[in-house]
Amino acid sequence: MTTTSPTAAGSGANATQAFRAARQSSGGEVTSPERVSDVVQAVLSGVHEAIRAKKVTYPEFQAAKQWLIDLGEGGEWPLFLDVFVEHVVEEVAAETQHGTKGSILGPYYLPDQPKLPSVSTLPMRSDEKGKPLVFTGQVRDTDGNPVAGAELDLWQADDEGYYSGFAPHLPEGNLRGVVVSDGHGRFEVTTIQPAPYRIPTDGPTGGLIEAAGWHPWRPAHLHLIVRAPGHRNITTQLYFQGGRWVDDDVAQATKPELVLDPRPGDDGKLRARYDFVLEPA
Ligand code: MBD
Ligand code: FE
Repeated sequence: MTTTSPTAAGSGANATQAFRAARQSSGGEVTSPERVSDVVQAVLSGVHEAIRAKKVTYPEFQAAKQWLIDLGEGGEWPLFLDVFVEHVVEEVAAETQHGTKGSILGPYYLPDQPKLPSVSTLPMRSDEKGKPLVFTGQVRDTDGNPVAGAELDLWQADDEGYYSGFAPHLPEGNLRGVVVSDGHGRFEVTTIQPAPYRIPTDGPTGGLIEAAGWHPWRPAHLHLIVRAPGHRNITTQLYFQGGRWVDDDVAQATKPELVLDPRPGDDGKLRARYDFVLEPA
């Protein structure tokens, strides 16, 4: 289980830096004034309505302002938005998506990780803690044909719930990698079972959760982006059957189709299989 660590404080700020860096390489899109007005008006109306319905007071309004200032200064906008808002953006995107179900990207994706062969072990420390997990499967298209050379861009927390790149005590690239499927679309990745993730309790997002009396946990999960030329990317997460918080994710990002059921293999390692289905781009 996750223990308190001095590294938790910096993680939200790092997510802001990672987000800026990713935006720089993706380039901005222009949104029409009509669209900006339409969406922002709807958001503001929702806020206005909440203030009326709940009879929000001046002290509460000023406390909210202070919290929003702290959220930005603490670098936690990505963390807060991905935990409490992204699942609905994903829900809307899913309306036009076929094949494997998607889930939220979250704040801890880092691009440009090393490419690994179809049978690989994720980069990890020599004494990496956690139950070994062998994750196998096949990538197919919506017609059932295997997709050779598909990329499984994988990232996950370690056995204490920390992500490399967002926790200074972890080596760069730990438990991250891009596994490339073989000629039959198959892959076999050896890793460790991640721990559940706890929102850092020492920042504004954790402060809100505490003040509201909610719990700060996400169930243990593997993150993936699956991509192949001519196919639409799938950004998703895989969870673990029977795992703590699978039915009570603070980020509301679980789906019944995305739950692995690992079983011990002959070698004692847990084995889980998942096949991905990509639709045409
Ligand atoms: C995570 O690990 C995560 O996946 C999401 C969506 C939000 C916060 C932390
Ligand atoms: Fe995560």
